[in-house]
Amino acid sequence: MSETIFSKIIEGSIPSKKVFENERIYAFHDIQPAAPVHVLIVPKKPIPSLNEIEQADLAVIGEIHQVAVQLAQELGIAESGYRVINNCGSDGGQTVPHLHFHLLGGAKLGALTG
Ligand code: DGP
Repeated sequence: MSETIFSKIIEGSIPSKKVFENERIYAFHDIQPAAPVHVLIVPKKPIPSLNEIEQADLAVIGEIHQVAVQLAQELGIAESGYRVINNCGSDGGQTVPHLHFHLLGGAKLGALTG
């Protein structure tokens, strides 16, 4: 398995501001926030991108969205609204090749552009 910066954050060799962890998932504040609340929710399994998910990964991807809802409530953005985003591949804007979902909120977010 290739080692990415997120693997190092998950194992603790690179520090992060953790907001959630269980056996399958790790979530932490993004170092370059694009909104007042910007959290990354990451499966501990180092899946490179959405393109590589397998049948066995579907449960954790569902659980990640459940964690997103929980964190939105805890971080005070559930009522006002938020966005959950996955960037896949180069054209999708993915810069770290370890599957992750962005939870963004805390302000009126701009329209998605293509
Ligand atoms: P993406 O562009 O979808 O691959 O998102 C990668 C995000 O990861 C980007 O918003 C910045 C964030 N990031 C990169 N390196 C670090 C780091 O070392 N710590 C934290 N907390 N976030 C990081």
